[in-house]
Amino acid sequence: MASAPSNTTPSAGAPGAVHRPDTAARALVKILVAGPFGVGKTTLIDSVSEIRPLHTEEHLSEASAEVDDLAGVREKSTTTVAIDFGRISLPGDVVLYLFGTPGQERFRALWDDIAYGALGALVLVDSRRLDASFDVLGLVEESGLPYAVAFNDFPDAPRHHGTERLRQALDLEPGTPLVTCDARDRDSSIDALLALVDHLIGRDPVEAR
Ligand SMILES: Nc1nc2c(ncn2[C@@H]2O[C@H](COP(=O)(O)OP(=O)(O)OP(=O)(O)O)[C@@H](O)[C@H]2O)c(=O)[nH]1
Ligand SMILES: [Mg+2]
Repeated sequence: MASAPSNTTPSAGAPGAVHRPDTAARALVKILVAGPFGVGKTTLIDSVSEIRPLHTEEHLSEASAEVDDLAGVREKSTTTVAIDFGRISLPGDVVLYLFGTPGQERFRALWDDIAYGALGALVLVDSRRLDASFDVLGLVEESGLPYAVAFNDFPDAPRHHGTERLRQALDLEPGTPLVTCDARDRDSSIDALLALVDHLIGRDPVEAR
């Protein structure tokens, strides 16, 4: 008599076994790390990435001195001209592929290609230069990407700003996560990414693109 079909998955290598790569059970998520010039995007990807990150840094030129405002980041000598790339595995089998964007408007043409397929963006903001963030926030909103905002905590950032005042100043929706991080610190940067992931998970699927 024929036996009832078994639900047992054949072990790997056994006849009829289905190859199931390690990545199959994980959620692989593309995330943008965006923000204005010199806000700490490359630094954040460097501090969290579990693989050797990819960078496309070039030295700041004399020509760029007139347009790239180094106020607050005087020691900065290079800038990202294409992308940064890194990877971080989070609890719950979520793997984030981090794509850092260039900060300057002159690299706008790269945005659509870099953003293609992304599920969300972490927008870094420098509270000493809030106005520098408006172009990037506009771009992220235009692209329809859900996002979280992280203030990169520079030591000389004004302390009198309350989070709510910053939220108002940036004209953020009430549901947009707003956190503070230190891009040089791995745990702090991971917390900022987790705030974004929680936001993505908590979204109504109908709102999600
Ligand atoms: N004090 C302090 N300095 C930081 C922090 N994050 C970044 N920096 C410094 O600020 C400068 C800018 O950092 P980057 O990571 O190059 O900034 P970016 O956003 O990638 O810059 P672009 O790619 O040129 O737009 C670097 O000199 C960093 O060492 C921070 O949290 N605190
Ligand atoms: Mg950079």
